[in-house]
Amino acid sequence: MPQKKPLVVVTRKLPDVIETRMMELFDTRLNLDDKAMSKAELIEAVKTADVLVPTITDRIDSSVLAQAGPNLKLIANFGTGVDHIDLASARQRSVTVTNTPGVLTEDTADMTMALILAVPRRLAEGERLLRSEKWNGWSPTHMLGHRIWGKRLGIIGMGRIGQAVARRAKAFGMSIHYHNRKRLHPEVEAELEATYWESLDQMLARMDVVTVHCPHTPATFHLLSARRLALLQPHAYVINTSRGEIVDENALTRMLGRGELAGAGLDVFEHEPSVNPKLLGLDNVVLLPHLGSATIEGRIDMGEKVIINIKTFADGHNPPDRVLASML
Ligand code: 8YV
Repeated sequence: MPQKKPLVVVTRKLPDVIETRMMELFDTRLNLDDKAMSKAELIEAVKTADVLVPTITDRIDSSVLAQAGPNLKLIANFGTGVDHIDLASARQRSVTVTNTPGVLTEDTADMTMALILAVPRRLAEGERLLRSEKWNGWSPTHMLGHRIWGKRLGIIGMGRIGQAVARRAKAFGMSIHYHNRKRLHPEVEAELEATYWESLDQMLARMDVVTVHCPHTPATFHLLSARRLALLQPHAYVINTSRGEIVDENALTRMLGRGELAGAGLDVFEHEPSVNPKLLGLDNVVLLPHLGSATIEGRIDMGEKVIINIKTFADGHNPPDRVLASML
């Protein structure tokens, strides 16, 4: 006898091919108008669904999970970061959580490298000048930026994305430094010609560019606090394509405004989609609307992972991308 298809509630619009395949495989409820769900709608979803497919725009906290119905057995997150899901509450209720690691590594590393280039070379500023029709022509001293070749890059969090950034930055002639909970295997360190810093504080004080690639957890909230940002040299740049909460955005904005840091490239913000209005007024920053993994190829790969996680789970197997609270 054919098994009943699981009821899968998807909270946002996904690429067409993914939605079509989900409809074939599961009893799927889509969100065709792509409006982020309210808390009441999320609660309604967890009450009825067997599987919830949320994204970063959904806060699946303990108060939402407390109302989950007995059928909810899997949260198959569309995305790698799971800081919007209360993993402890999910575990308590025996709800499995999966994510989509690996498939957005190269896209996010590309975007990081783009920011590492864009901020010191004043790309966005130059573009704004041109569009304002105020460019008076070339001059030897006009809009000078800073060279990337030969500079020191400090990578905070040397997982998949950190290492992919290191490979790119090395090709651009930067020297690679990193801080991570665990030191890399000597072979990987040698391949990347990377220098390990056990002390984040000591690394920060010596870098020209610092880029953030660790997950957001209670332990990494404001890892770049006002005190740590003050350790950076005034010529240093801060890049963040990870999570806004890891950097004290107010302190960073204050320091950028006062010229205590050279600039910042930010793809993520502490209170997305709000951005500190003072940041918007600064010229030495490049600000992007969380585009790190925003390629059609990446989003399809993420969707494929979500489908595989749901399908294996529904077939009674352990889904490949289980997130364990102990992994964070
Ligand atoms: C995703 C991300 O687009 O996967 C992540 O952790 O930050 C993004 O690149 C987003 O989270 C989708 O939910």
